[in-house]
Amino acid sequence: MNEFCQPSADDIAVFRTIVGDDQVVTDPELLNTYSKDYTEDLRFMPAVVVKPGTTQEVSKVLAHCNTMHIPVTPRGAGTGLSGGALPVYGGVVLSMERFNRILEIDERNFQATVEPGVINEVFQQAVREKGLFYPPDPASKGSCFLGGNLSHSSGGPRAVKYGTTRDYVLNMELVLANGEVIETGANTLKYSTGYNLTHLLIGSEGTLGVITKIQFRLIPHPEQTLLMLASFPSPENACEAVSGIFRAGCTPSVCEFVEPEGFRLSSTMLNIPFEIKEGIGAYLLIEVDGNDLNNLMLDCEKISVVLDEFGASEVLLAQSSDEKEYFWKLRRSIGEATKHGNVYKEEDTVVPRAELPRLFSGVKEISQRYGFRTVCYGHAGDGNLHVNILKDQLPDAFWNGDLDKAIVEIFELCKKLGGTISGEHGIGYVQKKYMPVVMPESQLQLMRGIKLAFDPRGILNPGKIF
Ligand code: 2HG
Ligand code: ZN
Repeated sequence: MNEFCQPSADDIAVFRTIVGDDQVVTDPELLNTYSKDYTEDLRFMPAVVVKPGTTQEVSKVLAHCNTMHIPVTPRGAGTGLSGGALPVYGGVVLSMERFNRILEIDERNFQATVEPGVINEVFQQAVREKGLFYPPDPASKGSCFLGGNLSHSSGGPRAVKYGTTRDYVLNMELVLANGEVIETGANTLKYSTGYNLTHLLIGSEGTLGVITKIQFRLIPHPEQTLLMLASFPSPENACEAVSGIFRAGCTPSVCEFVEPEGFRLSSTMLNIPFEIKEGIGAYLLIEVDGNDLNNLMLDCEKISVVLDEFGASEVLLAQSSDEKEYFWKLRRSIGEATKHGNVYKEEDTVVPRAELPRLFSGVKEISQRYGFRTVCYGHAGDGNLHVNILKDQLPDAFWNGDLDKAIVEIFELCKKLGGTISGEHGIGYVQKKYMPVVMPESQLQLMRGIKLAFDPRGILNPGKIF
């Protein structure tokens, strides 16, 4: 891996011929932007950023890099949380930012063809105008690219009812490491035609090929939503209530868990008021959606009964779209707010839904024993708890030493509960050392074998996943 070549002046001249002079970046100040994503404070400088505009250009760039053994890190919007877009071996960052067109919204088939550099929310709004729904809604939806979403099978709050990115991708156009262009599947709702390469590619974090076109399936847009905020005296009550809601036969479109500190931090960062009443230990933010408002009111009543059973002290129903937006703003900003002005590590733990109470109490027990602070929040309905570990005043020696043992303990707990180390943020660069906690060497070898079949020279996003 370390024997990669860095692009020479000649290679850079080749890139300029392929994509055009102004789509090749070598200015150090501009390169700096591409040296980081949203993962901690990590930085790796690429030698050059290349911005292709067509599949053919991607193909030519990859073919050249493959021949010259130059590492290539494909990049979307750089909003990833596991370091997937970091060019850890330097080389070329292949920025997909010019692939930003929605090519077709096919209302006959409820499908859409898009390029990978389209922003998630732009796509959601475009299909919404046609009465259609693309549900995956990561917190960074206002800036993240669909290609990046595919690379991690991103989720978001609505995954609990609608599934993750994976559940909406039918087919894609893919450029292989050697420059060959293939389709991974077909534009059909069913696919039983050999290995499903589409699903293999989803979550592969740019290590197997470069996505240049995506075929999505869509569903009709629900007309109404109702949003509730339930307060609980303890986080344990809130966690227990989550599976209770589903066992009562309700399927909310969102079921989010938030520790009070999460809302406190986001309201402070946003400078919008949010009163945390005394004795509140956790919140659940619950949404139901559908077309009939009366039915949704009945769903809310049914859920309220369950929340009561589990000791909810207060249940607020958002009265207006402004109020809904207020709660959503607070919720979506928690990730950013917890990291604001602090050194942190973020873990994306996930377990089967009913194990959430044990995951939460285990995380708190481990953090107390080692002496660090965590802020937990996330997609409780999916058993997906984001654990933000804050450095505060902890000594560097602990942060760079024993903290790792605590993280391993947290991940061992996930494994013991039937879960794993990432639900939606991916493995990328920062989580790869923990892969052996959740899978045996034989499983990792299978993955390495797949990587080798797609990318024999190992040029695509090296240093990621394993
Ligand atoms: C969320 O659910 C995101 O808010 C995490 O998955 C966001 O850490 C972040 O920035
Ligand atoms: Zn999340």
